[in-house]
Amino acid sequence: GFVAGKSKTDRMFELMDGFLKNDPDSLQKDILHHVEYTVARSRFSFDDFEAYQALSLSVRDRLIERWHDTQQYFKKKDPKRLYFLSLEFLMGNVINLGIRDQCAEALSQLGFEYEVLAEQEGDAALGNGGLARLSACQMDSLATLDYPAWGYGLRYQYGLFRQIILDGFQHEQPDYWLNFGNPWEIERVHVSYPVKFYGTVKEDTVNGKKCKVWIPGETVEAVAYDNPIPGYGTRNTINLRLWAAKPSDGYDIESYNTGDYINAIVNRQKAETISNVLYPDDRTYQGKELRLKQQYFFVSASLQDIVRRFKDVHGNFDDFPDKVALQLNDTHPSISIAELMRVLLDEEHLSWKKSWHILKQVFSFTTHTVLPEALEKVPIDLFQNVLPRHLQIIYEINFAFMEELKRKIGQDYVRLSRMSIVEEGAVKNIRVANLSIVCSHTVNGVSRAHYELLKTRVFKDFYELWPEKFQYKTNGVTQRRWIVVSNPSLCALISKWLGTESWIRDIDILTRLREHASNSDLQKEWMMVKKINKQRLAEYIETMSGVKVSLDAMFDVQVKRIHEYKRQLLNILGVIHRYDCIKNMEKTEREKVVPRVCIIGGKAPPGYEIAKKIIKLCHAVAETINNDDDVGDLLKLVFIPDYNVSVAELVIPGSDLSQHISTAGHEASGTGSMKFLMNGCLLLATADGSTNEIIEEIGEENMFIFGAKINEIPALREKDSSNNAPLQFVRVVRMVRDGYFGFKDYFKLLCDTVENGKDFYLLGSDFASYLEAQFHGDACWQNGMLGNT
Ligand code: GPW
Repeated sequence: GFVAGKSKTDRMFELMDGFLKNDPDSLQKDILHHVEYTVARSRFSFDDFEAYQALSLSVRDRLIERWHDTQQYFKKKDPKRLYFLSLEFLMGNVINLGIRDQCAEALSQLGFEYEVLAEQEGDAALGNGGLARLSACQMDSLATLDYPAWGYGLRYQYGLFRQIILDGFQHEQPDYWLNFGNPWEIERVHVSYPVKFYGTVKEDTVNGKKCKVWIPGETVEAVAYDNPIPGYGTRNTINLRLWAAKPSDGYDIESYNTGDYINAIVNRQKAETISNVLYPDDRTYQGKELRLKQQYFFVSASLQDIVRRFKDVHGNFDDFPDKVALQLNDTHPSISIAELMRVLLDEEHLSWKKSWHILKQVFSFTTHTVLPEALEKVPIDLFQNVLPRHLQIIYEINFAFMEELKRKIGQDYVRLSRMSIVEEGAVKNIRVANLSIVCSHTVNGVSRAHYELLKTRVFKDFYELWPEKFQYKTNGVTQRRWIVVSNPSLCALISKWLGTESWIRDIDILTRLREHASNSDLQKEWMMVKKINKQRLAEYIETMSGVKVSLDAMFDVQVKRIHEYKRQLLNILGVIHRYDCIKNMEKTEREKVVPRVCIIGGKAPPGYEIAKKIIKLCHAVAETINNDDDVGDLLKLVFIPDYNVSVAELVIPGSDLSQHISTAGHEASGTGSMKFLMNGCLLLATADGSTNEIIEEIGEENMFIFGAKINEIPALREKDSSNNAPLQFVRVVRMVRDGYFGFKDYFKLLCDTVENGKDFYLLGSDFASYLEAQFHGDACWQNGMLGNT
């Protein structure tokens, strides 16, 4: 005991009786404490970065309290837990604690500015694009809605590359984001599990029963790093547990000389490479060993953690499906299916029948694409080498599935081979999507249009077999990041006019703004907010690209990953057309032109040649237009480099019009559009993905919808594409081809993608309709219907 007559618990309570206080005074004390003792700088002299560290650590202390309470509460309650497995998360800074103002006041008395310190923090870019940001929005909502949820993922040392533009070309720079430490994470040196790779499978007998034993060729340790995620307006604080690879100890090194010894240590250290770097090519799968090892590494560690938590409370596995839900974010974590089966069979020694019965109740699978190149296929040789036991299990699952299927559909071998988990051919592959569908109780799409395509095209065979498995949940985004944090002025306006902040938890309450929509005071205030945000964006543009833009111009924005199907090229060709029109006008006619600032931003996958050429074209065209005195403020084109979550927070609130112009039938959902909409920005869009739901919600008359519809695409592709393209299209492509913007040779391949009978993404056939929608946008702007004052 610490003090005579008192229990240890009493003493603990005495020392820590209550929560940390959130008033500015208490916060100040904590900040200074962390400056002095954690950051180890003198409290009499510390800079912005050190103040940022101390502030973060003080906030982290408060997060930890909530986290402990949440865990304690759920441990007692033992509810069914929702585990969200994802290889990618794009979180952004911590929000929702509701102590921003107190922190700001505490800091200002110490001589620091909250906003300046906030800029000290870089993005944790542990993801590529929409899929990763959706994961983050989902975590925020799960926390806010009091779910007992956990996120699991990988703690990459290098996040998504930083995009540098030199002479208009994209260059990639490593994003070693942990260089200056990460004050938000909690390293759990004791929460660690061994993860096995390679080796062989042996037959064995345990308790008189035959079983398989996997003798691994390599073992790597997975160490947990916890990232607490607070909900808004609740103490529920959930956890994002990210795994880092470390060499595992407990293995002797056999060495006969110093060289052996040194080499053995160096080799051991290579274990860490597993969690080193995020793959930057979203939507294309390249059967690489490191990628498979990353997937298995995070899945194996997560399942060991989940099974341990379950076994803490439960004596057998009967209740497992009532206590555990495993949500697969695309096929990236799907190897967890074979892994759970292996754990139940080989480690828990359950029968195949029992294991399978449990297995098929716990997984649900979200798919995020319709693009065939994004569907993962792992070459069998690779699988056999890295995960020999899992391959056996998958073969066995597939055998049972094929037998069941034969009973249902007979000897239709063409169909059987299409649906098989194992793809036969020159190179045999595991079709990870097929494995996921066969073993999940639910397969869900991310918009209604996506769901329809899953049923009729992508997974048609499976839909016909198991229609009840298929459903969809149209994607959403959290207003807590995309209004409250990124647009504080709009947040205040909304709360004022609604007379409540309840919309921050319940987004449907926003519809009550309709009652005030025609109120001219509200309209004026709304315009003021937009002006402030445009001002901020204009300053950013000037710093980043040196281009001065007019606040009276319409800010027209397309920001997202660069892909041919997203058609940034269509946008640029439209800008060239606009430029060409202005050049060919009489001076008096120019007065009627609606001034525009066209803004494009996004990263190209490093190996995607055409996407990189699109970025260069944007810069080449910008160079010509922005320096043409005939044009002046009537048209500017700017590329915003290194688009990421924090850049999005700045760009989106300052936009008047935004473009979501994928070829119909290619964007599974799209989520950017929703972020723009909730910031009062209109959409110029094709009827693709979730845009269809938006049309239903707000009406086509409030949007600029153009282009071919999903069901028209196949016929258009059949036609000779050059017949579909209007003269204006031929003309602008010719300008690029002929070197009007320089780099003639370099742009040849790019021009070829939309001409010479190709144009797979149908830019030519949508061009006239695109220009019309743009023209309609100008007309609305002129009538004051689109935000100008
Ligand atoms: F190919 N998405 C993404 F389906 O950002 F896996 N990265 C990806 O690798 C894939 C999809 C994958 C996006 C979709 O393109 C977008 O339409 C959707 O809104 C988003 O995922 C979230 O569902």
